[in-house]
Amino acid sequence: MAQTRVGIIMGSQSDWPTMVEAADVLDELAIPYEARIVSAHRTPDRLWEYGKTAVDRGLHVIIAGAGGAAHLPGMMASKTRVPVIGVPVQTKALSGVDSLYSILQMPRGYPVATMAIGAAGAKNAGLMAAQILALHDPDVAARLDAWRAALSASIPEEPQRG
Ligand code: RP5
Repeated sequence: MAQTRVGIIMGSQSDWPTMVEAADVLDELAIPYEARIVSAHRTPDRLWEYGKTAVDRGLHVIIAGAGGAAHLPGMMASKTRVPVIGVPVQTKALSGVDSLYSILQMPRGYPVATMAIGAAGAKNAGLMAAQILALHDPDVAARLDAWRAALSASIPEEPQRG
């Protein structure tokens, strides 16, 4: 069994329908990952422990999704040098713009690679994680190249009438 190098974390169970997009694309690429609920506000000790042990546990990239006052990705980035990809979860009240700004506006020194709001952002987070792993893993690189080629090939040249 290959080493788990991708961590998917989220602030709440309610984020999972969004974050599962990242998990699904990692499954498609046969990349092992772990998925955990780690809330910056409700389980701060869990966040600290996760960040503190991420390097030693062999994680190479962390995908962190949260909504509203979405402090999880930034706090995780402050606790570990493992690259953090942030996913702003869409909210009912403010459509996820609150999540986006909370994740995007990091102070100098602690970057978070922020994706688009919602499902597309989560899927791209999974792909970005795969691209990072592909830098040093030729098998992942080959599967990713094939995945990208298949996506391109699936796009028709002409629009179809409904
Ligand atoms: C954030 O609060 C979570 O990331 C979630 O997006 C949001 C709402 O959480 P629940 O009230 O649905 O658990 O911490």
